[in-house]
Amino acid sequence: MLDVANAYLRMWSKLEYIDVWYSVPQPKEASRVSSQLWHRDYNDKHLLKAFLYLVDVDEEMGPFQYVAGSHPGGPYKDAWPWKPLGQNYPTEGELEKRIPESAIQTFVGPRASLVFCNTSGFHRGGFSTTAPRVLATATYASPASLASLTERSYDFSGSLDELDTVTRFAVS
Ligand SMILES: O=C(O)CCC(=O)C(=O)O
Repeated sequence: MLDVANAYLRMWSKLEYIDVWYSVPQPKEASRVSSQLWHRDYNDKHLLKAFLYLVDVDEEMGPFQYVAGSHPGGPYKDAWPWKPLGQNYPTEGELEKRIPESAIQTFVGPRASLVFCNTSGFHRGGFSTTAPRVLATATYASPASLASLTERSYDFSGSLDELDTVTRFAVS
């Protein structure tokens, strides 16, 4: 996964965040909150997130969704463009007025599906109305992001000496 991230970002990246999420099902009439709403991540102009589904995820379980072409450089880059610490959440309902439905990709899939995504483009997920959605996630970002806009979510407690140089750089 680190090799994929480094190839995509064209640099040695930092593993900034790792976690396992358990999305609690909500009533269908509940309002979406936080990352369940369309947004661009604040971390950096380019970053790569990985989402590993630990259960089968269908349409009702809050699949990850992405606006294809909303990454910097894409055809929808100018829709509420990414800015450092910018207003990255359009008002609810606005995005659908500006972006064709055909650009919205929905990632349903069986357990063990792995999605890589540049989340500086518009995305949302986690609004399950049936069963819990469980996934593991990792964020890879530039050293500049870690120095200025973001924080590590973990402490690496292993022996750095046992790691190859690129991995050592990612976790230290
Ligand atoms: O839970 C999801 O599928 C979306 C996650 C998300 O928006 C994020 O990691 O920034």
